[in-house]
Formats: sequence, C-alpha cells, structure tokens
Amino acid sequence: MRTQVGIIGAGPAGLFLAHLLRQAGVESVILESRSRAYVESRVRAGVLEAGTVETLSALGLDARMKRECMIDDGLDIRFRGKTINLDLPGLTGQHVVIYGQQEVVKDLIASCISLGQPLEFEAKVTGLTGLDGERPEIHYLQGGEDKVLTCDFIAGCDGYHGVSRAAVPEGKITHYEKTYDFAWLGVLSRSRPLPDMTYTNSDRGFALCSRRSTQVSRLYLQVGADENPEAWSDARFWDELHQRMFDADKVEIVEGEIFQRDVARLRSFIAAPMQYGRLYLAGDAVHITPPTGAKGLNLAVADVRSLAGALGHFYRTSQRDKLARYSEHCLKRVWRTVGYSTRMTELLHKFPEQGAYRRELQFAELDFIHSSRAAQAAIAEQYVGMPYEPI
Ligand code: FAS
Ligand code: PHB
Repeated sequence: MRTQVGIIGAGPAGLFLAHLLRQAGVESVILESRSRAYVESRVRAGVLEAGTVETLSALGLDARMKRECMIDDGLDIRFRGKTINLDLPGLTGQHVVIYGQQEVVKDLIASCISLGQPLEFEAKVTGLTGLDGERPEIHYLQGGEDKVLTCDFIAGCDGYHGVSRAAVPEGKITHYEKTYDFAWLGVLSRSRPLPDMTYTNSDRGFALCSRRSTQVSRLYLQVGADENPEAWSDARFWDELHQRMFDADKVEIVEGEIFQRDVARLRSFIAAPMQYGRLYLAGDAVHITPPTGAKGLNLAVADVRSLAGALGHFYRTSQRDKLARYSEHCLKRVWRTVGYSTRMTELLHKFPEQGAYRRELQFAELDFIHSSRAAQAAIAEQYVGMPYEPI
C-alpha cells in the first residue's frame, strides 16, 4: 500500500491528524493495532481545552460534543478544611469542556468511516525502515500477514508503549523522565457528580471528583504504584473518597454503582527532538504529562495541529522549513505543560517519604493560593490552556 502520510495509532493524536491532513488536501492511512471496539471503550481523559474544542468545530465534528458535553467554569481545591474556588471565567474569561476522550475517539472514528478515510484496525506496526530516505516504510502485521505501507512521511502517534519512538537510532533522541511511586485509581460511577471539578490534598492522599454527565461521575484516588483496581470494592472506594473529600458524615458525595475501574501510574516523560528524518512523533508517543493538569489529550491535539500545518505547507509549496522546526515549535508548549502538571502534582499529592517539612510547605503554598487572586489566576490560566500558536 502507498500513501503520503502513514499514521501509526488511532488514539486522539492519530485521528485528529488524519482529519487535519484531509482538510489540507493531504492523503493519509491510519494503522491501529487494536480493534475498533477496544479503542472506543478505553476510558481516559475528560477535560477539553478551548483549542481542542475549536479544532473539533473547525473539522465539523462538534455536533454531539455540543449536545452532550458539560461546561466547567469552576475549579475547587480542598485542603485542611479550606476550599480554594477558582472562578475560571472571572479569572481568565474562559472555561473548559468536559467530554470523555472515548466519546471524542468514537466521533472521530465514525467520521473516518463516513469520509472513507483509510483506517486499518488490528494492524500492528512491527517496524519502520527508510526513515532517513525519501520513501520510508511502515511494516505491519494484519490478519496473520506481513504488510508494508510506503509513505512520504510517518507520524508516530502510537502512545507511550508504541514502536515509533524506539525506531529513532540511539543517540538521536534524549529521554527526560520522572516516575512517581504512586498511581491514580480511576472509576466511573452511576452517581450524581459534584457541580465543580474538585481536587483535594488530604492526610490520606489525593482525590479528584470529575464527571462525564449529570448522572455519571469520574473519580480518582491516589494509590500505590502497583495497586490492583479489583482490590477496591465499591464500599471501600466510597468510604475512602468521603474521607479524602472532607465529607466524613457522607452528606455531600453521592454514592452509586461503580462500573469501570482503571489504574494509571503517574509519570512525566519527554523525548526530544520529536522528529527524525521522515518520522514525526506526536502525543503520548513523545511526551507524558501527569494527569493532574488534565493536559494529555489537549497536548496531543496541539502537536498534530502543528504537524498538519507543516505537512500541508510542504505539499503546497515543497518548502520544508516548517517541518524542520516542528519539534522546536512543539517542545515549548510541551515543557510548559509538563511543568504546570508537575507543579500541580507536587502540590496536591501525599509524598510520605518526604516527611512533615515537605507537607507543611505544601500547605503553606495552598494557603498562599487561597489568599492570592494573582496566584489563583496563574493556575486558572494554565488550567484553561495556553492559546495555540500556529507553526
Ligand atoms: P494514545 O495512547 O491514546 O493512542 C495511541 C494508539 O496507538 C492506541 O490506540 C494504541 O492501540 C496504538 N498503538 C500502539 N502501538 C501500536 C502499534 N505498534 N501499531 C499500531 N498501533 C499502535 N489525560 C488526561 O488529560 N486526563 C486523564 O485523566 C488521563 N488519564 C489517562 C489514563 C491512562 C490509563 C492513560 C494511558 C492515559 C491517560 N491520559 C489522561 C492521557 C491520555 O488521555 C493521552 O494523553 C491521550 O490518550 C494521548 O493520545 P495519543 O497520543 O493519541 O495516544
Ligand atoms: C477527568 O475528568 O478525567 C479528569 C479531570 C481532571 C484531571 C484529570 C482527569 O486533572
């Protein structure tokens, strides 16, 4: 098979990229190792920044999101009996949208199918060759058969555990990584959510109350790095959440049936540069940001807006100047975003190994934010997201 841009991965990065390239008149093929059902069932992020919403709208793919999403204009942070309430529109003039990543993925896949956008499921990429030539190749296994996709360019959108980053020769890419020794236990429950996004730093650990609809809550607890989600009965989860949300008499948090559980280890990861020869890396394939900042999905979209812009420019003008600066352009946003998510992670989680001194500093910082509009504005501005800068 042959195409202009070979895209590895049908997560948000790969699916948005294919649509943005199509809009620029550039052909692509997406190769996804998993089945459609698996990809559409993966529960992950939920917060869409304005830039992501604008991109869905510009692609004409925002109809269901507009009907079903929730507007998030408040962000609460609870600690030691106090609550910091960030009034997002008052502080930034903006809000964010709550719409599950799996819903975005379903909308994008449905659009690929109705547009006839080539999207191969259960096509596992096994290797990349010719990255420093004119005709790179993607080797993949599908239906028990070895196949090859010949391209002009390859977009590595295959996530942290994908193969594309590993195809870059030793010494041509640098990894920056910090892994925390805790994880987030995430659940979906059939229960009325809190009205606002609510984070908490309690002596028992971090917790977060988010939502997916007026009847479905998305809830997280800080747990051990290797926690088994099945070790958490509904009762155990709810008891722990009440305590961490300072709701010990159980009057505020509404319980319900938990119907989905997952555990995600917290880490920061950046690989630079985000390109090698004809290979361009985007999304979780090249950076992971702690979910505390609700940025992973949004950062992936910002990457592929730039990559689509650079590739569209190349096919229109034969100029490679924008492609040459893709990595440098994206890394500015990546480092700032990982920095914000890291600061929020280190402000809100419990680090037992770092003792009482570190804990008191956390609460001093939270007290300062509680009393300072300027400090609240700084967090709110980063939470709603940096304006997108075209490449
Ligand atoms: P993805 O990982 O979504 O997609 C990569 C795709 O490539 C996958 O479909 C995979 O099957 C495919 N692939 C991998 N190897 C392949 C191969 N060899 N051949 C073909 N295809 C291959 N972000 C938030 O903002 N908030 C959250 O709460 C949050 N929770 C998360 C929970 C978990 C468990 C994980 C892993 C991530 C979470 N994230 C969260 C981050 C997440 O939303 C990512 O940022 C987002 O999925 C990034 O999208 P992609 O870069 O497309 O990568
Ligand atoms: C979510 O709704 O899944 C969510 C919200 C805020 C975060 C992370 C995840 O920081």
